[in-house]
Amino acid sequence: MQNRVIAEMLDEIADMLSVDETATSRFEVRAYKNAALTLLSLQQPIEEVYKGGGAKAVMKLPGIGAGIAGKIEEFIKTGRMKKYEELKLRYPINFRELLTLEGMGAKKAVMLYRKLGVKGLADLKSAVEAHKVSSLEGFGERSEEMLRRSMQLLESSKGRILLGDALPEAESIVRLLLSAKVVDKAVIAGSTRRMKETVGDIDILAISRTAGKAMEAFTSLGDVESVVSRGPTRTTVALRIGVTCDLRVLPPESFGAAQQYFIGSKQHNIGLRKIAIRRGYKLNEYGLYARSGKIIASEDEREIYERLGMQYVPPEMREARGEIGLSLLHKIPELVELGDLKGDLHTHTRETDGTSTIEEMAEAAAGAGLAYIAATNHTKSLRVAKGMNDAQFAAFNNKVDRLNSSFGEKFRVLKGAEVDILKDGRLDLSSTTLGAMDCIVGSVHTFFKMGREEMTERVVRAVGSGMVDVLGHPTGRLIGEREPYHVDLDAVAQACEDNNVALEINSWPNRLDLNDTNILLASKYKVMFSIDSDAHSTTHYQMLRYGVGTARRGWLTKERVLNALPLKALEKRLKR
Ligand code: DGT
Ligand code: CA
Ligand code: CA
Ligand code: ZN
Repeated sequence: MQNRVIAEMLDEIADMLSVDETATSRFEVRAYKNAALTLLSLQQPIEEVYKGGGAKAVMKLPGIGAGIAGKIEEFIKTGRMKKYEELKLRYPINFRELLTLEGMGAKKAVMLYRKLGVKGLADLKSAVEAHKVSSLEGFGERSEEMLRRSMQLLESSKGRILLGDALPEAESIVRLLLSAKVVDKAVIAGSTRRMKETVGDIDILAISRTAGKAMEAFTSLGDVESVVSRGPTRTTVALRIGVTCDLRVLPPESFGAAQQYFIGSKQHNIGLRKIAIRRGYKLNEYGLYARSGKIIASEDEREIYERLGMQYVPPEMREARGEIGLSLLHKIPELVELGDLKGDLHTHTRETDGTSTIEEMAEAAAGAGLAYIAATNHTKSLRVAKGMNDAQFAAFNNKVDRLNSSFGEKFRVLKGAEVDILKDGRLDLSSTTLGAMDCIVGSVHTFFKMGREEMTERVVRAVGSGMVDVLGHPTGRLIGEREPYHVDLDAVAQACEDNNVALEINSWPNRLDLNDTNILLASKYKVMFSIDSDAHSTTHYQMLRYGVGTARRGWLTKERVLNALPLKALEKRLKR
């Protein structure tokens, strides 16, 4: 699957074009950024789209015009992209590395290159250590310190990739093995199966009567960079996306025990093994055995739990956070599922920084099985995202009204905004505008570095305004890139309870905010959660499954999920 490789090239072209910005290049920059976004969230391999219908089919994807479709075609056909290579000659800089740092943009990266010869992280590290950055124009002591901390954060997350990259890759490998008919069965295990936000390596388990052929097919997959080790039952490869992947071929009779073992987590397994021992059994990756050596269960994973006197535990809960006790009591909650979601309360359109029209967003949502979305564009103080003012919202809302009357009962677009929570906790729209809306997401997008007390006050004030329905990405973290801002989540959750405000679980794979542990913490309060796509493109509803996975890791049932409510019930709740 070349989606990510191409997306990153397009994104980098946009960055390079943005260095010497003119009116035309600004348009171009946006076009390349949009195309990259679309590719990143596309689950079908772009090569397949191309094979199916050529450049024309590629152009049908949202946000991809003829010019960029041509570039994608060029890359698929030749493995090269001339425009990229030309720009790269001018800027021999590792933007991908540098731009993940907080506060770093393309212009700054080019300045560092021109003044200090910084081409990538290693160079920047030495420059920061030698204190050369702080004296540059536009940088200063504070930004040098920020870069230092940001580089540390990046280093600590090295070697793990986002679930949003791991899961589609693992699914694609499973599909290819099955369609090559070298395995009878193949499933994803490990942290990917548990929907953990980052994945250290991908684990795949298979049953095959021709293990040699399965290993052969596995090592010759296009996504494999190199073979780490090859054996008859276990082979490890390094994937181009930057992690290794283990394929284990297992005997059919112990497939259940193997799944139980290799889905993990290790801590959960240790807990299970203790229970087995207490009952006089032995548990390993081949089966559950009596002391006599007689096999008790092995083929079916559920049977292992049952024979231990436990209730089946969904993979997302297997983190040794109390689920073993619940399982022994047969009190595992019925976790929310993707199919429970009836709508999406956080979406964007091309009026601000989205790629698609509201009509297209609504149609795609309906196609994804949703019955409503809230159109929540950015507000005016967020200039980088073309935030809208009160008048622009009024005009947009008229459009939404017309659209809704054309939909009738079939679908509903809720009028809304992702209103900026300003520095002092006020909201970035007039109360008249806010009052005319159906659903408001309130989000912090600026001044992340505030002290804990001040930030808590800011958020609590916004939550208490009576105008906010959902608190968007409540901690602001970007995995591996930006630490959560300092906020007292207990105080925020309490305020949400008092004011009937839902906490968002933002489904972007680099956000997943709230995360699993914060969901567990916040669920002690009587609050609802809203699992949102924060879609900026019609393909982004596909990300909801990551939000659902995270909600399940936080033990949520559908009763706690605001957008699992049918439209009528939701509207009743949202009435301000
Ligand atoms: P990762 O790869 O770091 O994202 O996390 P996992 O959970 O995928 O860990 P991994 O790939 O090392 O191992 C896959 C599963 O195999 C793990 O979740 C549980 C099981 N496992 C691995 N090593 C051990 C072990 O020493 N003891 C037990 N009980 N289970 C283990
Ligand atoms: Ca793993
Ligand atoms: Ca592994
Ligand atoms: Zn936002």
